Amino acid sequence: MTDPPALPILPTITPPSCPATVVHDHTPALINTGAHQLCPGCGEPVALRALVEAVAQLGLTRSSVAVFGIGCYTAFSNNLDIEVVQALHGRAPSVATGLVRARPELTVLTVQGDGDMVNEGLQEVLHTAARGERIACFMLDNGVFGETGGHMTATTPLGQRTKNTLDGRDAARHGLPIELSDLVARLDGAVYVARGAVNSAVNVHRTSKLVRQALRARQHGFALVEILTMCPTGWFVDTTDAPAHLDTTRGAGQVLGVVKDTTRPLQVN
Ligand SMILES: Cc1ncc(C[n+]2csc(CCOP(=O)(O)OP(=O)(O)O)c2C)c(N)n1
Ligand code: SF4
Ligand SMILES: [Mg+2]
Repeated sequence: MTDPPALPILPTITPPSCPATVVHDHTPALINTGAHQLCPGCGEPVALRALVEAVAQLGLTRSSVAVFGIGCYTAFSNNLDIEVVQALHGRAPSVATGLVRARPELTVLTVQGDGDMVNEGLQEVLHTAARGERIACFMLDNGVFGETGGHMTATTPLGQRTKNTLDGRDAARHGLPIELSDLVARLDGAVYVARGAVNSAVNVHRTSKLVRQALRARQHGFALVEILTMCPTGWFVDTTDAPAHLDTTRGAGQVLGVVKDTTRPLQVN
């Protein structure tokens, strides 16, 4: 058997055949710096990237105001090149209501975690949806209070190990999870509800579409996109295992895609 031909060794003075790219070349225009202090493997920066890219693609940069809740993702509120208002825990939908009623020409959106929206602010989001306020809410749902140490939230799936459910969430002891998207979809004021995830390239692509649809739908009423994100630190799993872990826990019982959309005419086959 003959040896394969040796690859030619190029002298380092030879210019590369294609131009080099650096991380900054791939940073969306509305993120001032790609550097952040969130854990490696965290899904929140991926979800936020999808959100700001959608804002830019729809030409909403100048009209957008993002009301941030409090969680790990809040670190990004200093990093974005759009207007940001910081709300108290769980209160973002109410702050957003005030903004959009005072300035209806604005594109008002909220960025919240699951602890922020479903534990601390459940009544805020439900009443805001029921009133049909013309805002779009984006929930980064990792099933834990990430920033304060990875404790159980209302969305933690059964069996999930967290800081205060070390043997896994147990229905009898800790209650059943609240599926917020399904709950909000039952309210007439909600015109668009969807559930996405950022644990694979395909899911990120689909989630970007859901985010764009929500930003358009909010012109007709309340819109919500729940985005399932990875929290390897809070879940006690290796960074590289987190995307698959999401599939077997949150993703297993959740259907991804549009949950409700009253802004489009019914398709009759
Ligand atoms: C009224 C109030 N209660 C508690 C806190 C403490 N706190 C800050 S961040 C946080 C966890 C937020 O969890 P989540 O909304 O799921 O966001 P994540 O960190 O997981 O992205 C908590 C409980 C607070 N800032 N204000
Ligand atoms: S604790 Fe979880 S949500 Fe917070 S930065 Fe780390 S991985 Fe992300
Ligand atoms: Mg969380």
